[in-house]
Amino acid sequence: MSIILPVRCCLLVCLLGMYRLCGAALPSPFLSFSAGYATYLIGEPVYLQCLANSTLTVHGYRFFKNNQEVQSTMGSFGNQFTINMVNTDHAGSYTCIYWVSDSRGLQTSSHSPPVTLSVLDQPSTPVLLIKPKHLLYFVGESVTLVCDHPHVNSQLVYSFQKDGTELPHRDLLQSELRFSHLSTKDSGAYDCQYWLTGHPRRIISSRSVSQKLYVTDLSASPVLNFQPPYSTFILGENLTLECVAPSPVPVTLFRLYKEGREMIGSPNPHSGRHTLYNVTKEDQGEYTCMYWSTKGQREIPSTQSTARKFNVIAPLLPPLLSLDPPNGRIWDGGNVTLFCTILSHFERTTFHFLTEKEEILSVSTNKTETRKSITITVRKSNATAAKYFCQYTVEINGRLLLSPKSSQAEITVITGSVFWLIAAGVVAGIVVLFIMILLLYWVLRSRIDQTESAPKTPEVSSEDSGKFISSRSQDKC
Ligand SMILES: *[C@@H]1O[C@H](CO)[C@@H](O)[C@H](O)[C@H]1NC(C)=O
Ligand SMILES: *[C@@H]1O[C@H](CO)[C@@H](O)[C@H](O)[C@H]1NC(C)=O
Ligand SMILES: *[C@@H]1O[C@H](CO)[C@@H](O)[C@H](O)[C@H]1NC(C)=O
Ligand SMILES: CC(=O)N[C@H]1CO[C@H](CO)[C@@H](O)[C@@H]1O
Repeated sequence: MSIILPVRCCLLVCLLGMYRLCGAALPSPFLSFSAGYATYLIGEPVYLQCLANSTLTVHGYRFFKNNQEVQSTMGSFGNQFTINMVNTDHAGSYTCIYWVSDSRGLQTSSHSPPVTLSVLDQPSTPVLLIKPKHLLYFVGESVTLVCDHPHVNSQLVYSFQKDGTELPHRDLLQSELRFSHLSTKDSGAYDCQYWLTGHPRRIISSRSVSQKLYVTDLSASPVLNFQPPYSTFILGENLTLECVAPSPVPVTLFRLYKEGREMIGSPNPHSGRHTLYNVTKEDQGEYTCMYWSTKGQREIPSTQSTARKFNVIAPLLPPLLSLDPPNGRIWDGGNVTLFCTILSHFERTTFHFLTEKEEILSVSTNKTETRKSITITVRKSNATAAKYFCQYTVEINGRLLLSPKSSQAEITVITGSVFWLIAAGVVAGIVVLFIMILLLYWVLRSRIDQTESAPKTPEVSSEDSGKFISSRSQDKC
């Protein structure tokens, strides 16, 4: 038909006597899209250009859509056909012709080869979903970002951006971005977009509204303190455990653990303090603590404090103090040795020798010595009697412990005056004894003399009648 029609037209024109028109038919023009592609999104402007390959002066162009003449929305400006805002109704096959007017009259070209205008829906803006949705995420949690949009009947490619930078190394065909182990570095503002493939031009969606992902570390670990700050306690002492959170954190709860188990009757939840009264060996062990704080409406536990240990020891026994000489009685200027003996072995011991008023001497040992002695020279100028003690300090796991005092030892100085008094007493005693022995001797001697001389010298006895009588009675016996 398309061949027969111009032939008929020609015949008709020839019949009308305008034979010259048929003699030289005008070359057909070329129709093209100014943008270089034929697929447009609804709302975009479209420019078509009709190019006449003619040396003749072109007087006008006409445009056809699906063989129906159409008017440019901007009116016909030369060879340009414009659609201001394209919609799906504009899709179709376009051609154009031109016409010239010369001495031979009006001449019209044949139609250009057709071009096809495709109109696509604008890809809808995607929505970035974070699953699961929280205000805050913790290190190690997993989260999935989903680029969500209504179904598009085309092959799609996805792009995710973090803080305006394309995320590399991911499968472009996936509409999901998964973090299986979040780290604080993953914090940021994310958005996504997609584009349609299989078209000569890149058809890209708008960027989604960005979503913030905030990843936080678990709270910094607290510090567990002992009050007083020792690691060795004496049976019966009191010990306060104190859990201290890093300062600016608002803590909602503290918990204390002994050997990994929560302590019963645990601390005041707001202060983190717990006192162990009258500690015993059973209280020994490894203690830790934790706290909880609120961040972004989630209660987060802290990591555990480092473990603290303490041990409980029996109180130190008093040392034994002995003297040489053992009774502690010495002459003025004499020497006395004090022996201080402890009943247990300790790494480092300091012995202290003291009077009631002051310390005389302290001696440190680095070996496990259990006995120390000092010799002191006692003078009259010192008090005549003094009480001495000894005690010791030992260092156990960094704690200095002072033992109770030994029982007292008394040193008595035997002064000179006492000596002379005793000496005088002794001399007087000896003199009295001598006199008594002398007296006794004299009495006995005189008796012996009487009995031997009586028969020989009766005249002597007559002098004393009493003596004579006694001697006579003796004779009778
Ligand atoms: C331990 O605490 C109790 C109660 O506060 C107190 O009565 C006791 O004296 C304390 N013991 C020691 C060794 O400080
Ligand atoms: C401390 O414990 C010991 C034995 O464990 C007990 O004899 C003593 O009465 C206790 N003291 C106090 C104050 O509870
Ligand atoms: C007492 O000891 C000192 C030195 O320790 C010594 O010189 C002195 O002779 C001693 N005195 C007596 C009476 O033993
Ligand atoms: C045991 C004692 O205290 N001895 C002292 C007595 O006084 C002299 C000095 O007067 C001191 O040197 C002793 O240590």
